[in-house]
Amino acid sequence: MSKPNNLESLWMPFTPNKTFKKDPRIIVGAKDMHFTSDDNRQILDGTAGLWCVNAGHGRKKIQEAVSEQLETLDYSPPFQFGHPKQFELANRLAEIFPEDMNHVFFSNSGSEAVDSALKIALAYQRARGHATKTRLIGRERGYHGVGFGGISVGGMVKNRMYFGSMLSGVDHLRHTHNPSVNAYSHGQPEHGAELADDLERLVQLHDASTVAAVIVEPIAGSTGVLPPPKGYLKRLRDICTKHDILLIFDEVISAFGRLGKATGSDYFGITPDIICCAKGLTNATIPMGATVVQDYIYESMLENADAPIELFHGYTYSGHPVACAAALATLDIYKDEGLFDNAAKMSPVIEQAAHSLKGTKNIADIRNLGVIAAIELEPRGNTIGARGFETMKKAWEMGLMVRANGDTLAFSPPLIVNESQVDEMFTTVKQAIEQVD
Ligand code: PXG
Repeated sequence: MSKPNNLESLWMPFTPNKTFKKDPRIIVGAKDMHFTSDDNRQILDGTAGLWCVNAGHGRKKIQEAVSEQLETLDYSPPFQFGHPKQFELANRLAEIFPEDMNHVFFSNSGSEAVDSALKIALAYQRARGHATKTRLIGRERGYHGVGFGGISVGGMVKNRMYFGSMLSGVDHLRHTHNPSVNAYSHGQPEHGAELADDLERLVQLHDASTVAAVIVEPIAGSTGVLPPPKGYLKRLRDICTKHDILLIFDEVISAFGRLGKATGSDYFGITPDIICCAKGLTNATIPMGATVVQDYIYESMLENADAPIELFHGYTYSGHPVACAAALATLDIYKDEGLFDNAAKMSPVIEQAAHSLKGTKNIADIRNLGVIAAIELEPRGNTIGARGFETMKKAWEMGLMVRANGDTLAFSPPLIVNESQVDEMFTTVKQAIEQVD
């Protein structure tokens, strides 16, 4: 396939448009663990696209399900009408999500799954007679998508600072990153469980009667991969329970096998009240998000709502039939190929390979958990992110896709990854790091 001859009209998301268009990286195909670039090179996918192509690229079974669905029922309205696959998919998700989490609200992205979760939390508190519980608590360095709800509870400075005052009544826990004691941790860091006590502090400040929900990523991804300190999530869960505050896990990255289990909740053994997911739900083929809630939340809403429609919320494409078909085929692949187990098996291989780079020039820290690893580089002077960006570009030239989040290089390959591909990923990135000033 040839290069497009005019890149001008497209306003690219989260991309420096000016520099990209002078030196574009164009992808024209993908199969299994590889992308094909427009100059016909095979690029090893070290990132599962954007943490989402968990079963690898170009999966026939998903293509067939999508194409069959388009022929049978291309669309049906989600309000006041149903189609079979959305019920089937909700049931399938209920089977693999934690016990007592059997009710699913569909949307089209992680951002929408988060917005839906925040709105459900507020509507639930009101419906059960706790209408003063309106405050939402997020965490510094949290990423919850780009809707106004998500950036309000999120903690990524650049994603917030350009967009006004956002939602009111939001507060933030401190982030858990503490390299002075936790650098080069293998898996979850030892230190920092007590940072969950920040929630106690905020409850003392605002009073529990004003707090609706706390939202965190069980493992923070976009900010540069921060696995939770040992004991942190349990402590957060206990404080939420003690003060009757909903705990929302944003599992847009961690659900569907990234940590070797269907959910991060399962992996960490901590059940939140609400889980947001997207990305791996359809293997990224068709956009879809889902917000999964504990039964008691759904039941309480049905019982206590003050109008026949219990939740005044929904999207034109909620539970889109084609997305449902893609998701059902994706879940079949995960199960039939044992991909969550493969992820668990590859986790120590990735850990070993990532940490073997310790001592390479410019590396400040290495972190990992499940099929996720991060290499944090020292910033070059005051130009934060330049070294990370140049290393990402160098790796692309060398045939590897890696994400640069600031100066942190993040790896999250498809769960079909094998040992030699892990070896190739880290050998290549080491060479790329060595070649960048
Ligand atoms: N929550 C989390 C935890 C995410 O990681 C979203 C919500 C939003 O999903 P949508 O589908 O609305 O984009 C995400 C998205 C990165 C990166 O560089 C990660 C995401 C998006 C963009 C960049 O790691 N994750």
